[in-house]
Amino acid sequence: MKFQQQFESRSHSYPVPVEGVPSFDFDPYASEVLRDPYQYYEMLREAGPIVWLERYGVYAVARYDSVRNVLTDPETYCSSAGVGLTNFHTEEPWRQPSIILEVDPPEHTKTRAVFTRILSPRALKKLTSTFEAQAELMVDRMIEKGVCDGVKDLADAFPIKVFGDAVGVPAEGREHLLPYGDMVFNAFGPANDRFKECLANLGPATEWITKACQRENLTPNGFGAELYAAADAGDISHEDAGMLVRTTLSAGLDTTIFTMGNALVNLGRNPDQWALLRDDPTRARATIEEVLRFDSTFHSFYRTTTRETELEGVPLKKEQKVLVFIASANRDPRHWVEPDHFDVTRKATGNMGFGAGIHGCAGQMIARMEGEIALRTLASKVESIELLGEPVLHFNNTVRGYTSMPMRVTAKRH
Ligand code: OVM
Repeated sequence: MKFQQQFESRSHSYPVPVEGVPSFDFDPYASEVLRDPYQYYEMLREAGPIVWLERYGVYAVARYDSVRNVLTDPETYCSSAGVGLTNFHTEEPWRQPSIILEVDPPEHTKTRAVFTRILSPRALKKLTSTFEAQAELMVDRMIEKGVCDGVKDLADAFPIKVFGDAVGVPAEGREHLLPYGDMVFNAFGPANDRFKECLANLGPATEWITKACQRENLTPNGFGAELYAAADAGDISHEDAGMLVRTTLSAGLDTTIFTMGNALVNLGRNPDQWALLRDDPTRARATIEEVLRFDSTFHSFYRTTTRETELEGVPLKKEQKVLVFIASANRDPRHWVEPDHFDVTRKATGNMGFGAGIHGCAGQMIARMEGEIALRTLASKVESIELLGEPVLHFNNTVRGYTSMPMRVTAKRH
């Protein structure tokens, strides 16, 4: 595997950190860190506004303000060298780069505009009633079962059904969506064992995704078809349309699924917060926002310097990878009151769970909508949720969530 060899052979050329910059042997991708990263984030945040991670030869920022500063300066901190550890200028990416995520203006501006139009509030509004109907079916089924799995019966099932339908991919084979996303998000980290194992077990997922992105395999009215219609209109090329369908399938499933699972876990662990939501299901929107802040699905990614610059007083060379810990920024006590307190009544807006700046999640409105509808429906119909045993955490280099969550639900009495 050419990519992995390149990764392994580049080890000794790391630049040395600047004197006075806190330097750590810390591995953000170690399983013990991924299990509960927040104590480690605190260590990084308190060490200074910028730190050096020896193992990967990267600078890292973990405070709210420094994360925002990097993300909102795309001219200095670019995405076209990849938003993972791999530098696309010098190393081969595992797949063809995304034409919206892994590009800079002006290329980015064009593809982003197409997404913005297709995912407009008006377009999303049309989907509301079908999303609601699906959520009701799934929550009713959970209540019927009594003992169910919050991930399999809702967090997983709901986005796979409604977002899969919204894009317009075949119902057959959607089980490939999650393994493919797992690969995409592992690939933003190092080529560690987790990455290698994921790649080795990927099986037919990539092929299924590639086929699903072709025009003839998409339903006539979904986002996929609209992307091809944008190509017909001359806004993008037909090849670009297929690539943007791939983006929806890469970025749109694991993320929303894990966020919904994180919502259920935190509500299960905090019965007082569940009670607030259950007694007022209109809190669903604020609850999702607080979940995005308190237990961000997306933990970290990178930018790459386009020139020599200075960050938090530290001189950076050109082509320097900078790791951005967004889940840490969302727990920074410099920005948040009692950040380690899960509080569905707080104003969690301004959290960077969807990133920030020109690359801030293009799908964030539909993601919020899915989360809100699922939680609102659950809160309207369910009296109590009780976690039965420990939820099963999924380990991935970039995103954090659960694959199974046995729970008991009881119906509200009407
Ligand atoms: C893409 C892509 C993949 C993963 C995540 C993402 C967070 C985008 O293929 O464009 O955004």
